[in-house]
Amino acid sequence: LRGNYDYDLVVIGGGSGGLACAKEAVAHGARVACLDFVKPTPTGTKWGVGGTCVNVGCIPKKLMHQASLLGESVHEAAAYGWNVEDKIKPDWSKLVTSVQNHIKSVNWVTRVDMRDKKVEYINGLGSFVDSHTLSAKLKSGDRTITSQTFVIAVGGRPRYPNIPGAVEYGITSDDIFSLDREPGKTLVVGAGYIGLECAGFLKGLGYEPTVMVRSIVLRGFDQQMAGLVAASMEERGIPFLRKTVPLSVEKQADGRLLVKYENTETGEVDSDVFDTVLWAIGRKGLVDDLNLQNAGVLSQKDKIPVDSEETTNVPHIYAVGDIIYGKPELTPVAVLAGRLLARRLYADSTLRMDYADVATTVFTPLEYACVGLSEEDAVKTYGAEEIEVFHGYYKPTEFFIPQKSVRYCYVKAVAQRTGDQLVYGLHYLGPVAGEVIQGFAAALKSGLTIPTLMNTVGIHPTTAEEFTRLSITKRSGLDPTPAS
Ligand code: FAD
Ligand code: NA7
Repeated sequence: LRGNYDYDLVVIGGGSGGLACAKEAVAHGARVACLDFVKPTPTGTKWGVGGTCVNVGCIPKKLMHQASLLGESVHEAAAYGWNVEDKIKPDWSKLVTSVQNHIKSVNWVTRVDMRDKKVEYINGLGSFVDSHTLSAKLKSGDRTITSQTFVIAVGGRPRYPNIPGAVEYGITSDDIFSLDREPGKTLVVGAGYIGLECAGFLKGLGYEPTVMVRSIVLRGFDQQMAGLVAASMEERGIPFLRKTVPLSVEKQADGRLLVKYENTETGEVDSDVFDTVLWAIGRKGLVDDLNLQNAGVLSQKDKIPVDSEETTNVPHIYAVGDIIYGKPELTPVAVLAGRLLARRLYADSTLRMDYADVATTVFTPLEYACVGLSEEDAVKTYGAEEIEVFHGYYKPTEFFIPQKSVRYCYVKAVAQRTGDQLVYGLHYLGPVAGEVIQGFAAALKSGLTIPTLMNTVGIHPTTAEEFTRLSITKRSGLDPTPAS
Protein backbone atom coordinates (compact mmCIF):
# COMPACT_ATOMS: atom_id res chain seq x y z
CA LEU A 1 0.00 0.00 0.00
CA ARG A 2 1.37 3.36 -1.04
CA GLY A 3 0.78 5.78 1.84
CA ASN A 4 -1.72 5.35 4.60
CA TYR A 5 -4.86 5.06 2.45
CA ASP A 6 -7.57 2.44 2.02
CA TYR A 7 -6.70 2.09 -1.66
CA ASP A 8 -3.97 2.94 -4.13
CA LEU A 9 -6.61 3.95 -6.64
CA VAL A 10 -10.29 4.76 -6.47
CA VAL A 11 -12.04 5.08 -9.82
CA ILE A 12 -15.26 7.07 -9.74
CA GLY A 13 -17.52 5.72 -12.49
CA GLY A 14 -17.78 2.12 -13.69
CA GLY A 15 -18.29 2.80 -17.39
CA SER A 16 -16.04 2.29 -20.40
CA GLY A 17 -13.11 4.38 -19.17
CA GLY A 18 -13.37 3.68 -15.44
CA LEU A 19 -13.57 -0.10 -15.74
CA ALA A 20 -10.71 -0.28 -18.24
CA CYS A 21 -8.54 1.83 -15.94
CA ALA A 22 -9.48 -0.09 -12.78
CA LYS A 23 -8.84 -3.53 -14.31
CA GLU A 24 -5.51 -2.48 -15.81
CA ALA A 25 -4.38 -0.94 -12.52
CA VAL A 26 -5.16 -4.15 -10.62
CA ALA A 27 -3.27 -6.16 -13.26
CA HIS A 28 -0.21 -4.09 -12.37
CA GLY A 29 -0.54 -4.66 -8.65
CA ALA A 30 -2.58 -1.70 -7.44
CA ARG A 31 -5.32 -2.02 -4.83
CA VAL A 32 -8.37 -0.60 -6.55
CA ALA A 33 -12.00 0.20 -5.85
CA CYS A 34 -14.44 1.30 -8.53
CA LEU A 35 -17.62 3.19 -7.68
CA ASP A 36 -20.58 3.17 -9.99
CA PHE A 37 -23.97 4.66 -9.37
CA VAL A 38 -26.81 5.41 -11.79
CA LYS A 39 -29.48 7.96 -10.93
CA PRO A 40 -32.84 7.01 -12.50
CA THR A 41 -34.16 9.16 -15.34
CA PRO A 42 -37.21 11.39 -14.69
CA THR A 43 -39.42 8.57 -16.03
CA GLY A 44 -37.75 6.09 -13.68
CA THR A 45 -35.45 4.20 -16.08
CA LYS A 46 -32.38 2.79 -14.38
CA TRP A 47 -29.72 0.24 -15.21
CA GLY A 48 -26.77 -1.73 -13.95
CA VAL A 49 -23.01 -1.45 -13.94
CA GLY A 50 -20.98 -0.81 -17.09
CA GLY A 51 -21.87 2.78 -17.92
CA THR A 52 -23.48 4.44 -20.90
CA CYS A 53 -22.09 2.34 -23.74
CA VAL A 54 -23.38 -0.97 -22.49
CA ASN A 55 -26.67 0.14 -20.99
CA VAL A 56 -28.00 3.16 -22.87
CA GLY A 57 -25.47 3.89 -25.61
CA CYS A 58 -23.46 2.07 -28.26
CA ILE A 59 -24.72 -1.44 -27.58
CA PRO A 60 -28.52 -1.01 -27.48
CA LYS A 61 -28.20 1.58 -30.25
CA LYS A 62 -26.31 -0.85 -32.50
CA LEU A 63 -28.82 -3.61 -31.75
CA MET A 64 -31.80 -1.42 -32.65
CA HIS A 65 -29.97 -0.21 -35.76
CA GLN A 66 -29.41 -3.86 -36.69
CA ALA A 67 -33.09 -4.63 -36.09
CA SER A 68 -33.98 -1.82 -38.43
CA LEU A 69 -31.48 -2.95 -41.12
CA LEU A 70 -32.88 -6.48 -40.90
CA GLY A 71 -36.35 -5.19 -41.67
CA GLU A 72 -34.90 -3.51 -44.75
CA SER A 73 -33.11 -6.74 -45.73
CA VAL A 74 -36.28 -8.78 -45.45
CA HIS A 75 -37.96 -6.41 -47.89
CA GLU A 76 -34.98 -6.72 -50.25
CA ALA A 77 -34.95 -10.50 -49.91
CA ALA A 78 -38.01 -10.85 -52.14
CA ALA A 79 -36.09 -9.28 -55.01
CA TYR A 80 -33.37 -11.87 -54.44
CA GLY A 81 -35.87 -14.69 -54.81
CA TRP A 82 -36.89 -15.38 -51.24
CA ASN A 83 -40.56 -16.08 -50.76
CA VAL A 84 -41.26 -13.54 -48.06
CA GLU A 85 -44.68 -13.54 -46.47
CA ASP A 86 -46.72 -10.47 -47.33
CA LYS A 87 -46.46 -8.13 -44.39
CA ILE A 88 -43.66 -8.15 -41.91
CA LYS A 89 -43.92 -5.96 -38.86
CA PRO A 90 -41.72 -5.43 -35.86
CA ASP A 91 -42.69 -6.36 -32.31
CA TRP A 92 -41.32 -3.51 -30.20
CA SER A 93 -41.79 -5.29 -26.90
CA LYS A 94 -39.95 -8.41 -28.17
CA LEU A 95 -37.13 -6.24 -29.47
CA VAL A 96 -36.82 -4.36 -26.16
CA THR A 97 -36.83 -7.65 -24.24
CA SER A 98 -34.07 -9.10 -26.44
CA VAL A 99 -31.98 -5.95 -26.17
CA GLN A 100 -32.45 -5.70 -22.40
CA ASN A 101 -31.65 -9.40 -21.92
CA HIS A 102 -28.39 -8.91 -23.75
CA ILE A 103 -27.58 -5.87 -21.61
CA LYS A 104 -28.33 -7.79 -18.42
CA SER A 105 -25.99 -10.56 -19.52
CA VAL A 106 -23.26 -7.97 -20.13
CA ASN A 107 -23.93 -6.43 -16.68
CA TRP A 108 -23.53 -9.88 -15.16
CA VAL A 109 -20.28 -10.60 -17.04
CA THR A 110 -18.95 -7.19 -15.99
CA ARG A 111 -19.56 -7.94 -12.30
CA VAL A 112 -18.02 -11.39 -12.53
CA ASP A 113 -15.04 -9.92 -14.39
CA MET A 114 -14.53 -7.31 -11.66
CA ARG A 115 -14.70 -9.97 -8.98
CA ASP A 116 -12.24 -12.23 -10.85
CA LYS A 117 -9.86 -9.37 -11.47
CA LYS A 118 -10.12 -8.21 -7.84
CA VAL A 119 -11.51 -4.77 -8.52
CA GLU A 120 -13.66 -3.89 -5.52
CA TYR A 121 -17.01 -2.73 -6.87
CA ILE A 122 -18.86 -0.21 -4.77
CA ASN A 123 -22.41 0.58 -5.87
CA GLY A 124 -22.41 4.10 -4.49
CA LEU A 125 -22.47 7.73 -5.55
CA GLY A 126 -19.07 9.28 -4.92
CA SER A 127 -18.39 12.84 -3.79
CA PHE A 128 -15.15 14.34 -2.56
CA VAL A 129 -14.66 15.22 1.09
CA ASP A 130 -11.09 16.34 0.49
CA SER A 131 -8.48 15.55 -2.13
CA HIS A 132 -7.73 12.10 -0.68
CA THR A 133 -11.16 11.27 0.77
CA LEU A 134 -14.38 10.30 -0.91
CA SER A 135 -17.81 9.84 0.55
CA ALA A 136 -19.80 7.05 -1.12
CA LYS A 137 -23.57 7.17 -0.78
CA LEU A 138 -24.67 3.54 -0.58
CA LYS A 139 -28.10 1.99 -0.11
CA SER A 140 -26.96 1.01 3.38
CA GLY A 141 -25.70 4.50 4.28
CA ASP A 142 -22.57 6.56 3.70
CA ARG A 143 -19.06 5.14 3.56
CA THR A 144 -15.85 7.13 3.71
CA ILE A 145 -13.02 5.94 1.49
CA THR A 146 -9.47 7.21 1.28
CA SER A 147 -7.13 6.74 -1.65
CA GLN A 148 -3.76 7.90 -2.79
CA THR A 149 -4.98 8.45 -6.34
CA PHE A 150 -8.36 9.08 -7.96
CA VAL A 151 -9.56 8.70 -11.52
CA ILE A 152 -12.77 10.52 -12.35
CA ALA A 153 -14.66 8.68 -15.10
CA VAL A 154 -18.24 9.74 -14.42
CA GLY A 155 -19.32 10.36 -18.02
CA GLY A 156 -22.43 12.35 -18.82
CA ARG A 157 -26.20 12.21 -19.17
CA PRO A 158 -28.61 13.68 -21.74
CA ARG A 159 -29.74 17.27 -21.35
CA TYR A 160 -33.35 18.43 -21.28
CA PRO A 161 -34.38 21.76 -22.78
CA ASN A 162 -35.63 24.41 -20.43
CA ILE A 163 -39.20 24.56 -21.76
CA PRO A 164 -42.57 23.65 -20.24
CA GLY A 165 -43.30 19.92 -20.29
CA ALA A 166 -39.79 18.86 -21.33
CA VAL A 167 -38.98 16.77 -18.28
CA GLU A 168 -42.55 15.61 -17.55
CA TYR A 169 -43.37 14.33 -21.01
CA GLY A 170 -40.13 13.95 -22.94
CA ILE A 171 -37.73 11.04 -22.92
CA THR A 172 -34.08 10.71 -23.94
CA SER A 173 -31.70 8.04 -25.20
CA ASP A 174 -31.59 6.90 -21.54
CA ASP A 175 -35.22 5.73 -21.88
CA ILE A 176 -35.76 4.75 -25.52
CA PHE A 177 -33.99 1.37 -25.44
CA SER A 178 -36.21 0.08 -22.64
CA LEU A 179 -39.42 1.94 -23.50
CA ASP A 180 -42.37 -0.16 -22.36
CA ARG A 181 -44.62 0.93 -25.22
CA GLU A 182 -44.21 1.45 -28.95
CA PRO A 183 -42.66 4.87 -29.63
CA GLY A 184 -45.17 5.61 -32.43
CA LYS A 185 -44.94 8.99 -34.09
CA THR A 186 -41.81 10.46 -32.56
CA LEU A 187 -40.34 13.94 -32.53
CA VAL A 188 -36.57 13.70 -32.24
CA VAL A 189 -35.18 17.06 -31.15
CA GLY A 190 -31.50 17.54 -32.00
CA ALA A 191 -29.49 16.71 -35.11
CA GLY A 192 -26.31 15.44 -33.52
CA TYR A 193 -25.37 11.82 -34.15
CA ILE A 194 -27.56 10.46 -31.36
CA GLY A 195 -30.67 12.22 -32.70
CA LEU A 196 -30.05 11.06 -36.25
CA GLU A 197 -29.31 7.48 -35.21
CA CYS A 198 -32.48 7.25 -33.11
CA ALA A 199 -34.59 8.74 -35.90
CA GLY A 200 -32.95 6.29 -38.33
CA PHE A 201 -33.72 3.11 -36.44
CA LEU A 202 -37.23 4.28 -35.51
CA LYS A 203 -38.00 4.80 -39.19
CA GLY A 204 -36.56 1.42 -40.10
CA LEU A 205 -38.76 -0.19 -37.44
CA GLY A 206 -41.82 1.36 -39.00
CA TYR A 207 -42.47 4.31 -36.71
CA GLU A 208 -42.73 7.90 -37.86
CA PRO A 209 -39.83 10.00 -36.65
CA THR A 210 -39.40 13.70 -37.41
CA VAL A 211 -36.06 15.38 -36.76
CA MET A 212 -36.07 18.92 -35.39
CA VAL A 213 -32.90 20.81 -36.33
CA ARG A 214 -31.99 24.02 -34.51
CA SER A 215 -29.14 25.08 -36.80
CA ILE A 216 -27.01 22.57 -38.69
CA VAL A 217 -26.93 18.78 -38.94
CA LEU A 218 -24.06 16.85 -37.32
CA ARG A 219 -22.11 19.80 -35.97
CA GLY A 220 -18.42 18.95 -35.79
CA PHE A 221 -18.58 16.51 -38.71
CA ASP A 222 -17.68 17.24 -42.34
CA GLN A 223 -20.62 19.35 -43.46
CA GLN A 224 -20.81 18.02 -47.02
CA MET A 225 -21.09 14.50 -45.58
CA ALA A 226 -23.59 15.72 -42.95
CA GLY A 227 -25.73 17.15 -45.75
CA LEU A 228 -25.66 13.83 -47.60
CA VAL A 229 -26.56 11.90 -44.42
CA ALA A 230 -29.57 14.17 -43.87
CA ALA A 231 -30.60 13.97 -47.54
CA SER A 232 -30.42 10.17 -47.46
CA MET A 233 -32.69 10.16 -44.40
CA GLU A 234 -35.13 12.56 -46.04
CA GLU A 235 -35.17 10.29 -49.09
CA ARG A 236 -36.30 7.48 -46.77
CA GLY A 237 -39.21 9.58 -45.61
CA ILE A 238 -37.88 11.15 -42.43
CA PRO A 239 -38.98 14.81 -42.34
CA PHE A 240 -36.50 17.41 -41.05
CA LEU A 241 -37.95 20.52 -39.43
CA ARG A 242 -35.11 22.94 -40.03
CA LYS A 243 -34.22 26.13 -38.15
CA THR A 244 -36.77 25.12 -35.58
CA VAL A 245 -36.76 25.03 -31.79
CA PRO A 246 -39.35 23.52 -29.46
CA LEU A 247 -41.42 25.87 -27.27
CA SER A 248 -43.53 23.55 -25.12
CA VAL A 249 -44.89 20.05 -24.69
CA GLU A 250 -48.40 19.46 -23.36
CA LYS A 251 -50.24 16.25 -22.75
CA GLN A 252 -53.61 16.12 -24.49
CA ALA A 253 -56.69 14.40 -23.09
CA ASP A 254 -56.02 11.41 -25.38
CA GLY A 255 -52.54 11.03 -23.87
CA ARG A 256 -50.69 12.20 -26.99
CA LEU A 257 -48.21 15.06 -26.84
CA LEU A 258 -48.86 18.46 -28.35
CA VAL A 259 -45.58 20.13 -29.23
CA LYS A 260 -45.42 23.82 -30.08
CA TYR A 261 -42.36 24.97 -31.95
CA GLU A 262 -40.96 28.04 -33.64
CA ASN A 263 -39.07 28.63 -36.83
CA THR A 264 -36.13 30.75 -35.73
CA GLU A 265 -35.84 32.46 -39.13
CA THR A 266 -39.44 33.40 -39.78
CA GLY A 267 -40.65 33.51 -36.16
CA GLU A 268 -43.60 31.38 -37.26
CA VAL A 269 -45.07 29.23 -34.49
CA ASP A 270 -46.56 25.88 -35.38
CA SER A 271 -47.55 22.70 -33.58
CA ASP A 272 -48.00 18.98 -34.12
CA VAL A 273 -49.06 15.98 -32.07
CA PHE A 274 -46.69 13.10 -31.31
CA ASP A 275 -46.72 9.89 -29.31
CA THR A 276 -43.15 10.38 -28.13
CA VAL A 277 -40.80 13.33 -27.81
CA LEU A 278 -37.13 12.37 -27.62
CA TRP A 279 -34.57 14.97 -26.59
CA ALA A 280 -31.19 14.43 -28.23
CA ILE A 281 -29.82 17.89 -27.61
CA GLY A 282 -26.44 16.96 -26.19
CA ARG A 283 -25.06 15.62 -22.95
CA LYS A 284 -23.99 17.15 -19.65
CA GLY A 285 -20.91 16.02 -17.75
CA LEU A 286 -21.76 14.64 -14.28
CA VAL A 287 -19.61 17.00 -12.22
CA ASP A 288 -22.31 18.28 -9.86
CA ASP A 289 -22.46 15.33 -7.43
CA LEU A 290 -18.67 15.10 -7.14
CA ASN A 291 -18.21 18.18 -4.93
CA LEU A 292 -15.03 18.88 -6.87
CA GLN A 293 -14.37 22.05 -4.88
CA ASN A 294 -13.68 19.92 -1.78
CA ALA A 295 -10.77 18.34 -3.62
CA GLY A 296 -9.74 21.58 -5.32
CA VAL A 297 -10.41 20.14 -8.81
CA LEU A 298 -11.40 22.72 -11.41
CA SER A 299 -14.15 22.16 -13.94
CA GLN A 300 -15.05 23.99 -17.11
CA LYS A 301 -18.61 23.96 -18.52
CA ASP A 302 -19.55 20.74 -16.67
CA LYS A 303 -16.39 19.02 -17.94
CA ILE A 304 -12.97 18.57 -16.37
CA PRO A 305 -9.90 19.93 -18.16
CA VAL A 306 -6.87 17.62 -18.09
CA ASP A 307 -3.32 17.78 -19.46
CA SER A 308 -1.79 15.34 -21.95
CA GLU A 309 -1.47 12.73 -19.17
CA GLU A 310 -5.12 13.07 -18.09
CA THR A 311 -4.07 14.89 -14.91
CA THR A 312 -6.48 17.48 -13.53
CA ASN A 313 -5.13 20.60 -11.80
CA VAL A 314 -4.68 18.39 -8.70
CA PRO A 315 -1.64 16.14 -9.37
CA HIS A 316 -3.02 12.89 -7.91
CA ILE A 317 -6.49 13.25 -9.41
CA TYR A 318 -7.00 12.23 -13.04
CA ALA A 319 -9.97 12.11 -15.39
CA VAL A 320 -10.78 10.03 -18.48
CA GLY A 321 -13.68 9.50 -20.86
CA ASP A 322 -16.66 11.71 -21.63
CA ILE A 323 -16.08 13.87 -18.56
CA ILE A 324 -12.87 15.39 -19.89
CA TYR A 325 -13.03 18.70 -21.67
CA GLY A 326 -12.69 18.96 -25.44
CA LYS A 327 -12.03 15.37 -26.48
CA PRO A 328 -14.03 12.86 -28.56
CA GLU A 329 -16.83 11.28 -26.54
CA LEU A 330 -16.48 7.68 -27.66
CA THR A 331 -16.14 4.38 -25.86
CA PRO A 332 -12.83 3.23 -27.38
CA VAL A 333 -11.34 6.63 -26.55
CA ALA A 334 -12.36 6.28 -22.90
CA VAL A 335 -11.12 2.67 -22.77
CA LEU A 336 -7.70 3.32 -24.25
CA ALA A 337 -7.16 6.51 -22.23
CA GLY A 338 -8.09 4.64 -19.03
CA ARG A 339 -5.85 1.70 -19.81
CA LEU A 340 -2.84 3.83 -20.78
CA LEU A 341 -3.29 5.96 -17.66
CA ALA A 342 -3.21 2.86 -15.43
CA ARG A 343 -0.05 1.68 -17.17
CA ARG A 344 1.64 5.03 -16.63
CA LEU A 345 0.58 5.01 -12.97
CA TYR A 346 1.44 1.40 -12.11
CA ALA A 347 3.58 -0.14 -14.87
CA ASP A 348 6.31 2.41 -15.60
CA SER A 349 4.82 3.16 -19.01
CA THR A 350 5.18 6.60 -20.56
CA LEU A 351 2.78 6.08 -23.43
CA ARG A 352 0.14 8.79 -23.70
CA MET A 353 -3.27 8.72 -25.30
CA ASP A 354 -3.35 10.11 -28.83
CA TYR A 355 -6.69 11.80 -29.31
CA ALA A 356 -5.98 12.69 -32.95
CA ASP A 357 -7.38 10.82 -35.95
CA VAL A 358 -9.94 8.82 -34.01
CA ALA A 359 -12.27 7.04 -36.43
CA THR A 360 -15.99 7.12 -35.79
CA THR A 361 -19.27 6.02 -37.34
CA VAL A 362 -22.72 7.51 -37.40
CA PHE A 363 -25.11 4.55 -37.55
CA THR A 364 -27.82 6.20 -39.63
CA PRO A 365 -29.74 3.97 -42.11
CA LEU A 366 -27.05 4.73 -44.68
CA GLU A 367 -24.02 4.75 -42.39
CA TYR A 368 -21.34 7.43 -42.32
CA ALA A 369 -17.83 6.78 -41.08
CA CYS A 370 -14.79 9.00 -41.08
CA VAL A 371 -11.28 9.35 -39.80
CA GLY A 372 -9.06 12.42 -39.68
CA LEU A 373 -9.94 15.91 -40.79
CA SER A 374 -13.18 17.13 -42.28
CA GLU A 375 -12.80 19.06 -45.51
CA GLU A 376 -13.50 22.36 -43.73
CA ASP A 377 -10.98 21.64 -40.97
CA ALA A 378 -8.34 20.73 -43.59
CA VAL A 379 -9.03 24.04 -45.34
CA LYS A 380 -8.83 25.87 -42.02
CA THR A 381 -5.57 24.15 -41.08
CA TYR A 382 -3.71 24.13 -44.38
CA GLY A 383 -5.57 26.58 -46.65
CA ALA A 384 -7.81 25.72 -49.60
CA GLU A 385 -4.91 25.94 -52.07
CA GLU A 386 -2.89 23.34 -50.17
CA ILE A 387 -5.43 20.54 -50.11
CA GLU A 388 -6.84 18.24 -52.74
CA VAL A 389 -10.15 16.49 -52.35
CA PHE A 390 -10.65 13.22 -54.23
CA HIS A 391 -14.23 12.06 -54.40
CA GLY A 392 -16.75 9.85 -56.10
CA TYR A 393 -20.24 8.44 -55.92
CA TYR A 394 -20.46 4.67 -56.28
CA LYS A 395 -23.00 1.90 -56.71
CA PRO A 396 -22.81 -1.04 -54.30
CA THR A 397 -23.29 -4.24 -56.31
CA GLU A 398 -25.85 -5.58 -53.87
CA PHE A 399 -28.04 -2.50 -54.27
CA PHE A 400 -28.88 -3.26 -57.91
CA ILE A 401 -31.22 -6.24 -57.56
CA PRO A 402 -33.53 -4.69 -54.93
CA GLN A 403 -33.12 -1.35 -56.76
CA LYS A 404 -32.03 0.48 -53.64
CA SER A 405 -31.17 4.12 -53.99
CA VAL A 406 -27.47 4.69 -54.65
CA ARG A 407 -27.86 8.46 -54.77
CA TYR A 408 -25.96 9.08 -51.54
CA CYS A 409 -23.29 6.38 -51.65
CA TYR A 410 -20.20 8.55 -51.68
CA VAL A 411 -16.54 8.53 -50.64
CA LYS A 412 -13.95 11.24 -50.37
CA ALA A 413 -10.33 11.59 -49.37
CA VAL A 414 -8.99 14.93 -48.18
CA ALA A 415 -5.26 15.12 -48.83
CA GLN A 416 -2.18 17.28 -49.09
CA ARG A 417 -2.14 18.78 -52.60
CA THR A 418 1.60 18.52 -53.28
CA GLY A 419 4.61 16.68 -51.87
CA ASP A 420 3.85 13.25 -50.47
CA GLN A 421 0.10 13.83 -50.80
CA LEU A 422 -0.52 12.76 -47.23
CA VAL A 423 -4.11 11.78 -46.53
CA TYR A 424 -5.64 14.06 -43.88
CA GLY A 425 -9.13 12.63 -43.80
CA LEU A 426 -11.29 9.84 -45.21
CA HIS A 427 -15.06 9.96 -45.41
CA TYR A 428 -17.43 7.19 -46.40
CA LEU A 429 -21.19 7.08 -46.75
CA GLY A 430 -22.63 3.64 -47.42
CA PRO A 431 -23.20 0.18 -45.99
CA VAL A 432 -21.18 -1.19 -43.04
CA ALA A 433 -19.29 2.07 -42.74
CA GLY A 434 -17.56 1.30 -39.44
CA GLU A 435 -16.18 -1.96 -40.78
CA VAL A 436 -14.91 -0.17 -43.87
CA ILE A 437 -13.17 2.73 -42.15
CA GLN A 438 -11.51 0.91 -39.22
CA GLY A 439 -8.58 -0.47 -41.27
CA PHE A 440 -8.17 2.78 -43.15
CA ALA A 441 -7.83 4.50 -39.77
CA ALA A 442 -4.72 2.43 -39.04
CA ALA A 443 -3.39 3.31 -42.50
CA LEU A 444 -4.04 7.02 -41.95
CA LYS A 445 -2.30 6.91 -38.59
CA SER A 446 0.65 5.23 -40.32
CA GLY A 447 1.03 8.12 -42.78
CA LEU A 448 -1.17 7.00 -45.68
CA THR A 449 -0.58 8.91 -48.94
CA ILE A 450 -2.73 9.23 -52.05
CA PRO A 451 -0.20 7.26 -54.20
CA THR A 452 -0.28 4.41 -51.64
CA LEU A 453 -4.07 4.45 -51.64
CA MET A 454 -4.12 4.36 -55.46
CA ASN A 455 -1.60 1.51 -55.54
CA THR A 456 -3.57 -0.56 -53.07
CA VAL A 457 -5.38 -3.34 -54.84
CA GLY A 458 -9.05 -3.31 -53.97
CA ILE A 459 -11.15 -6.24 -52.82
CA HIS A 460 -13.81 -6.79 -55.41
CA PRO A 461 -16.76 -6.50 -55.22
CA THR A 462 -16.83 -4.44 -52.03
CA THR A 463 -17.69 -0.87 -51.22
CA ALA A 464 -14.41 -0.36 -49.34
CA GLU A 465 -12.53 -0.73 -52.62
CA GLU A 466 -14.02 2.61 -53.70
CA PHE A 467 -11.24 4.28 -51.69
CA THR A 468 -8.67 2.71 -54.02
CA ARG A 469 -10.49 4.02 -57.09
CA LEU A 470 -10.67 7.70 -56.21
CA SER A 471 -9.38 9.50 -59.26
CA ILE A 472 -11.55 12.59 -59.58
CA THR A 473 -10.59 15.72 -57.71
CA LYS A 474 -13.13 18.33 -56.72
CA ARG A 475 -10.85 20.95 -58.22
CA SER A 476 -11.14 19.32 -61.67
CA GLY A 477 -14.88 19.96 -61.69
CA LEU A 478 -15.41 16.57 -63.34
CA ASP A 479 -18.62 14.69 -62.59
CA PRO A 480 -17.97 12.25 -59.72
CA THR A 481 -20.99 10.09 -60.63
CA PRO A 482 -20.16 6.68 -62.08
CA ALA A 483 -21.48 5.85 -65.55
CA SER A 484 -22.95 2.48 -64.65
P1 FAD B 1 -19.83 6.26 -18.85
O1 FAD B 1 -19.80 5.05 -19.70
O2 FAD B 1 -21.00 7.17 -19.01
O3 FAD B 1 -19.70 5.76 -17.36
C1 FAD B 1 -19.76 6.62 -16.26
C2 FAD B 1 -20.42 5.89 -15.10
O4 FAD B 1 -20.19 6.63 -13.89
C3 FAD B 1 -21.92 5.79 -15.23
O5 FAD B 1 -22.36 4.50 -14.92
C4 FAD B 1 -22.44 6.81 -14.23
O6 FAD B 1 -23.73 6.51 -13.76
C5 FAD B 1 -21.39 6.69 -13.15
N1 FAD B 1 -21.31 7.86 -12.25
C6 FAD B 1 -21.51 9.16 -12.56
N2 FAD B 1 -21.30 9.94 -11.48
C7 FAD B 1 -20.95 9.10 -10.48
C8 FAD B 1 -20.58 9.32 -9.14
N3 FAD B 1 -20.53 10.54 -8.60
N4 FAD B 1 -20.30 8.23 -8.36
C9 FAD B 1 -20.35 6.97 -8.87
N5 FAD B 1 -20.67 6.73 -10.16
C10 FAD B 1 -20.95 7.79 -10.95
N6 FAD B 1 -19.56 5.67 -28.42
C11 FAD B 1 -18.97 4.91 -29.39
O7 FAD B 1 -17.75 4.76 -29.38
N7 FAD B 1 -19.71 4.32 -30.36
C12 FAD B 1 -21.06 4.44 -30.41
O8 FAD B 1 -21.69 3.88 -31.31
C13 FAD B 1 -21.70 5.19 -29.40
N8 FAD B 1 -23.04 5.31 -29.40
C14 FAD B 1 -23.66 5.98 -28.39
C15 FAD B 1 -25.04 6.06 -28.39
C16 FAD B 1 -25.70 6.74 -27.41
C17 FAD B 1 -27.21 6.79 -27.41
C18 FAD B 1 -24.95 7.37 -26.37
C19 FAD B 1 -25.65 8.10 -25.28
C20 FAD B 1 -23.57 7.32 -26.36
C21 FAD B 1 -22.92 6.62 -27.37
N9 FAD B 1 -21.51 6.53 -27.41
C22 FAD B 1 -20.90 5.81 -28.41
C23 FAD B 1 -20.67 7.23 -26.42
C24 FAD B 1 -20.19 6.28 -25.33
O9 FAD B 1 -21.28 5.63 -24.74
C25 FAD B 1 -19.40 7.08 -24.29
O10 FAD B 1 -18.38 7.80 -24.93
C26 FAD B 1 -18.78 6.20 -23.21
O11 FAD B 1 -19.75 5.42 -22.57
C27 FAD B 1 -18.05 7.08 -22.20
O12 FAD B 1 -17.50 6.29 -21.20
P2 FAD B 1 -17.15 6.92 -19.77
O13 FAD B 1 -16.39 5.86 -19.04
O14 FAD B 1 -16.53 8.24 -19.92
O15 FAD B 1 -18.56 7.17 -19.07
P1 NA7 C 1 -24.60 16.89 -29.90
O1 NA7 C 1 -23.70 16.28 -30.90
O2 NA7 C 1 -24.08 17.90 -28.96
O3 NA7 C 1 -25.85 17.46 -30.70
C1 NA7 C 1 -26.91 18.09 -30.06
C2 NA7 C 1 -27.94 18.54 -31.08
O4 NA7 C 1 -29.03 19.14 -30.40
C3 NA7 C 1 -27.39 19.58 -32.03
O5 NA7 C 1 -28.01 19.37 -33.27
C4 NA7 C 1 -27.83 20.88 -31.38
O6 NA7 C 1 -27.99 21.93 -32.30
C5 NA7 C 1 -29.18 20.50 -30.81
N1 NA7 C 1 -29.57 21.30 -29.67
C6 NA7 C 1 -28.82 21.62 -28.59
N2 NA7 C 1 -29.54 22.33 -27.71
C7 NA7 C 1 -30.78 22.45 -28.23
C8 NA7 C 1 -31.96 23.07 -27.79
N3 NA7 C 1 -32.02 23.68 -26.61
N4 NA7 C 1 -33.05 23.00 -28.59
C9 NA7 C 1 -33.00 22.37 -29.79
N5 NA7 C 1 -31.90 21.77 -30.26
C10 NA7 C 1 -30.80 21.81 -29.49
O7 NA7 C 1 -25.31 15.81 -28.98
P2 NA7 C 1 -25.71 14.31 -29.15
O8 NA7 C 1 -26.74 14.11 -28.09
O9 NA7 C 1 -26.03 13.90 -30.51
O10 NA7 C 1 -24.34 13.60 -28.76
C11 NA7 C 1 -23.87 13.73 -27.46
C12 NA7 C 1 -22.39 13.75 -27.42
O11 NA7 C 1 -21.88 12.51 -27.73
C13 NA7 C 1 -21.78 14.77 -28.34
O12 NA7 C 1 -21.28 15.82 -27.58
C14 NA7 C 1 -20.70 14.03 -29.09
O13 NA7 C 1 -19.44 14.62 -28.92
C15 NA7 C 1 -20.71 12.65 -28.50
P3 NA7 C 1 -26.85 23.05 -32.55
O14 NA7 C 1 -25.93 22.45 -33.57
O15 NA7 C 1 -26.17 23.31 -31.23
O16 NA7 C 1 -27.61 24.22 -33.02
